[in-house]
Amino acid sequence: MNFNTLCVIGLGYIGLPTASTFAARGLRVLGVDINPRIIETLRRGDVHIHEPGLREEFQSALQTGRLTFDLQPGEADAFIIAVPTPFHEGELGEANGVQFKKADMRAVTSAAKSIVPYLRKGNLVVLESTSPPRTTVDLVRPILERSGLMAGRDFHLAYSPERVLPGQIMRELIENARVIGGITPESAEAGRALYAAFVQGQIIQTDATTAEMVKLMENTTRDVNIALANEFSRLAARFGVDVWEAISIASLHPRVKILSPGPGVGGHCISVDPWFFVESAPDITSLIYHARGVNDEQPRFVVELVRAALGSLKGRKIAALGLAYKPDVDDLRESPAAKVVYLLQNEGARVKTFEPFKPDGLPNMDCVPTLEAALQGAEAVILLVNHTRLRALTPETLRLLTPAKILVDAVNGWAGKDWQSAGFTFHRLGVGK
Ligand code: SAJ
Repeated sequence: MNFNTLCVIGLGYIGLPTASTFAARGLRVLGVDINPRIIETLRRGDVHIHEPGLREEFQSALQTGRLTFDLQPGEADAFIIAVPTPFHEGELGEANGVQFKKADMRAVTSAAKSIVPYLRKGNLVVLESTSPPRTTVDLVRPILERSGLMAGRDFHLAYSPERVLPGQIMRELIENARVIGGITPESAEAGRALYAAFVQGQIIQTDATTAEMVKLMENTTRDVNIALANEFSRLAARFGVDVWEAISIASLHPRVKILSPGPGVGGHCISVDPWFFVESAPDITSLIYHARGVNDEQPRFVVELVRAALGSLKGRKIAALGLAYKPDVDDLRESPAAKVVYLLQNEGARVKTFEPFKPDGLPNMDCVPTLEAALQGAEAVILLVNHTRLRALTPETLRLLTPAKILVDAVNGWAGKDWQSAGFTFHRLGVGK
């Protein structure tokens, strides 16, 4: 099977790296997005997201003339759908006494609809967006069949989840194992033929629903394990133990690997995807449901730590360092650091926030463009994201920039001893007195 032309629908964190990588490997790629500003930016030769190595790959693909952009799809040998599947804002489901967040599948639905007029015999359509189990067969297939063509007979249809780690996308896209779930074995084989253009990792062929479950199982495993680490941090604080020391010792056991506690779980993946299981089967997902709750509550434990460190929150001046959902990315979606800042503000604290990767920050908070501006006049400094640049701060530097003597480290970024011997009062999440 030979694919010469490709249409990638959705040019975000996954779609743009994927479109660029395919074009750089010789395919003629049309990148599609409904946002005219994104199309305009890309046509100008610029990129709208920060991801190491993306700009270079994008620009070299652009120079070949094989990568173009439009607001509408066009005819192609293959189509990839890489649009977001967030949860429905403000719309909860309920079953068996459990309230759950529901996946917003509108972008997938309209991307599938937009392909229909261009679908031809022999085409391949791949859904990459993280989706509830059975989306490919129950949602996407019937939409595409409105073309009059039958999936599995006239065209191929597959689900292939993206599994790349933000910050490492360009490398992991190529090196990671890739799962291709076809609605028929022939569809899976067609998917393999397409991705073989750049994937160097193992390509595993299976059915579409298995591939959907694999993706959700990976992220749910991580979410549940982080919830466990967060619960351990609460226990350690209560029993006068340093959770970080306890974790490092427990992890010496050959079959134990404990993840890191922190202010909670953010991003558009791990804090969202487990809900797709809960939504699809609320009667049999109590562990997954409760783990989500543990992680969602975690910002409150950081706030309590800050309250204990300062004695009170009302009117207190706090410098909050970091807003991204994890270290060294510019992505603020579902960020637990942001939740900490909002909670502190609700308690009456006067918080100045500095996010080195996104100085504009978020609405309804006082985001300042420099570290200096955040630290000036502060009474306490809290470290909310373990960005390399923030972790590298030393007592000597901080002393020059702030009168604050109280430090709260929610991410185990700073060496407490150094700060204490420099005269700071140091508090770390998960450390009991
Ligand atoms: N976190 C902790 N403790 C840890 C590890 C992470 O609190 O020990 C927090 C992070 O700070 C962050 C959140 O969890 O707020 C998620 O970060 P992450 O690095 O675990 O994952 P993501 O969301 O950036 O990317 C995940 C990856 N999935 C897995 O590792 C199983 C990635 O491979 C997926 O492609 C991505 O989700 C996705 O798009 O689904």
